[in-house]
Amino acid sequence: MAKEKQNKGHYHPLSVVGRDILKIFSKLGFEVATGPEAESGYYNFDALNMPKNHPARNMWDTFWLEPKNADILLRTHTSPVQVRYMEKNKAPLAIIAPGKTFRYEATDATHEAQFHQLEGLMVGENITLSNFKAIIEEFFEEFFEEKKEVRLRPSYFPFVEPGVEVDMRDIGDKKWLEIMGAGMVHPRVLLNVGIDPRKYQGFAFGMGIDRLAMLKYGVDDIRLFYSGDLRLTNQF
Ligand code: 2NL
Repeated sequence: MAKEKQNKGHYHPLSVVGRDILKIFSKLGFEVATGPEAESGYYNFDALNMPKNHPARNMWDTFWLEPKNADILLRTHTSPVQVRYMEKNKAPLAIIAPGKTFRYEATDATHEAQFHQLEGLMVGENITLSNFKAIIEEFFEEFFEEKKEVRLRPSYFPFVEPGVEVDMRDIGDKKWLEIMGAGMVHPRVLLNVGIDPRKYQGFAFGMGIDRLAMLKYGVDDIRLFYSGDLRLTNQF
């Protein structure tokens, strides 16, 4: 009787990308921080300079877990993990916060109600956006296994000032690709966690892990990552 070929298991592409990201940032001196997926309005919004009734709060379509608005929600970003970390640890600090995030929105090829975010934060004396640019250029070069050109464009997020949008492109390419948001941590956010903004400054950034995986492996529909389709997974 012919021997059957054994099928081998495969890592999910999001696991592969997650592992690569952690490896690169730990080489750069960042610790990994984690926290709850069900959060309070305080950690997801107020601590990040978005008080109740602030229009910016509506930039994040939120799953509220209690019908009567009991202030429990599914985190819309992993920033609350970084807020909790800053409450408990003194500056200087450098962390990344990877994990599941949730937005109440319609699903299409580039949007899922549940996705993964990578946020990062470095706080110390004399930290600037130049430090951020150097770190992120190093990250892209390692992650995509080739050097990328990076440019920062002015943008707005309530928890940073100034805020920037980060674009990247292949060397010699014409077209820029928007890849993440970032900025200098807003002094009010530092005050909220008991860090003196006159002594310490820091940069923070946030990007989609699913988006990174789509770019690296040429996957054109985010929903494939959550389909359980082995024809995808078996390629990794
Ligand atoms: C985006 C934008 C961003 C941050 C995330 C952050 C966290 C703390 C303080 C200040 Cl604790 N900022 N995170 C800052 C700027 C942009 O993400 O478009 N993400 C996909």
